[in-house]
Amino acid sequence: MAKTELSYTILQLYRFTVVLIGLTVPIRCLFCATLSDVIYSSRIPVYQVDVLSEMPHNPLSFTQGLFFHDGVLYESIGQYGESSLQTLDPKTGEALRVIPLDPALFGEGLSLCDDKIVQLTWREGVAMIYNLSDLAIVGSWRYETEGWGLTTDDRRLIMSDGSPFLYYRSTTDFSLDTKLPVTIAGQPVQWLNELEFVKGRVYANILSEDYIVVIDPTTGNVVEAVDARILREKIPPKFPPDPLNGIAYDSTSGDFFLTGKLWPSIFRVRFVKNIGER
Ligand SMILES: [Ca+2]
Repeated sequence: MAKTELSYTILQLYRFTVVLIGLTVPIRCLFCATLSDVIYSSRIPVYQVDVLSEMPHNPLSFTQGLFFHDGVLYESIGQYGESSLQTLDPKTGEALRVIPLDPALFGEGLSLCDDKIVQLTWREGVAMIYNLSDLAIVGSWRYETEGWGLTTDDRRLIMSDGSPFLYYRSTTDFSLDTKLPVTIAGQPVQWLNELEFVKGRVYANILSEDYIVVIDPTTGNVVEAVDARILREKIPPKFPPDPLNGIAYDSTSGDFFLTGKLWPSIFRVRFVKNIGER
């Protein structure tokens, strides 16, 4: 092989290696970087969960939505044939009222909406509307996507469907206003689940993750996160583990309630920089 041919071959090999590295690094990161890795490498504030108290939660309740209003917890339960809207005593976890859903509906996200309660369904494309006062069903809305999480900023309903988007919808007819991409360190955040709007931020569970992301509702950027792995240590181990899913906020005390699908406990918590700090 002539010297010039050898140089050309080496150059081609070098170029091939550079291209290969360029391709494999993002592929490796795509498949290997966990949400935990991304959160802890993105330099956003990460809060810990300080458990204030623990109360019983029906371990048969497949929690899909949770909010707190006027001293009562409101919970949406999923699964076909088992779905319901329930009110719970926040001190004992006892169910006060149970409103079963049609067995053909799979309950999902739940939010207060003025003097009404709105409950999503998973794949049925229907949102049930209840009177807050007596929990009577007074109507329904239709939508096109799956229904996962639901909350409100008091101007619009904010919905997730398992994709890396938040959907801002009208509180009068549920029409779509804005579809906002959610990102962390420039990467889309997949599997957005149960939601809670608190003090200008959207707190979001992520399916099968023990982390909560805190989203700027204008930019869609994840600006903080909550590492809730400590709760996993407090519930009996199961395989596969049931996901953390359910965030409610008590604006009077400033406490959050957290639970999960089929979890035996609801935790009253605060988010702190370091455990022991109050
Ligand atoms: Ca919630």
